[in-house]
Amino acid sequence: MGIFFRAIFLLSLLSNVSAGNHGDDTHQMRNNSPEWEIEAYTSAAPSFIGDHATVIGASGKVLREGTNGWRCEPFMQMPEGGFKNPHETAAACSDKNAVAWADAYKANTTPELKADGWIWMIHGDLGVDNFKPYTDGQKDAGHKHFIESGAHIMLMPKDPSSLEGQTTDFTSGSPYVMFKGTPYVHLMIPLEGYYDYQPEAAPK
Ligand SMILES: [Cu+2]
Repeated sequence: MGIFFRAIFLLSLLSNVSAGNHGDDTHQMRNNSPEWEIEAYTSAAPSFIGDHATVIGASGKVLREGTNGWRCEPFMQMPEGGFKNPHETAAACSDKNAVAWADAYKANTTPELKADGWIWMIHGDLGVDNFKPYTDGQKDAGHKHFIESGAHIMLMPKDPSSLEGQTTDFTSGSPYVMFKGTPYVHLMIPLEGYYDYQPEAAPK
């Protein structure tokens, strides 16, 4: 191919790419319907939990009342143009004890739990510095202990000191402590696929 034809070929590739993106945008808006939101957030837990959970939408409104005491919602704000996929929402399903943690984290207040709580996050999240709350999605901000999680479940302790002695190393594959020394300290329990978004952090 001559250089001219190569340029034309590249241009047509580029225009195909942008046409493809445009298609995705339209798809994306349809994606963020209440039905899409309910499916995206409730599937952060196994279906036998998610199917019966209360669902809160990105708007903060209740999209569906549940019956089992669990609550599913996004932990990320909806970006301009909407969520592209469930992973971007950092969807979380909290049990009746952990909702106090979720409320406190969203409001930047200190969680007060009646008993240990559980939060499912099968879609993972956009990553945080393991020692710094509110660093969500700051992959390129130079954080030293950044981990973008795949599927996991979290134990939110009523008594933060109960996690003393657990590792903070997220590269071992074992459960590890996140946000140590802050009101939001909790235990991360990696599930299959946990390292899909950050394979270089996986146990060697
Ligand atoms: Cu966590």
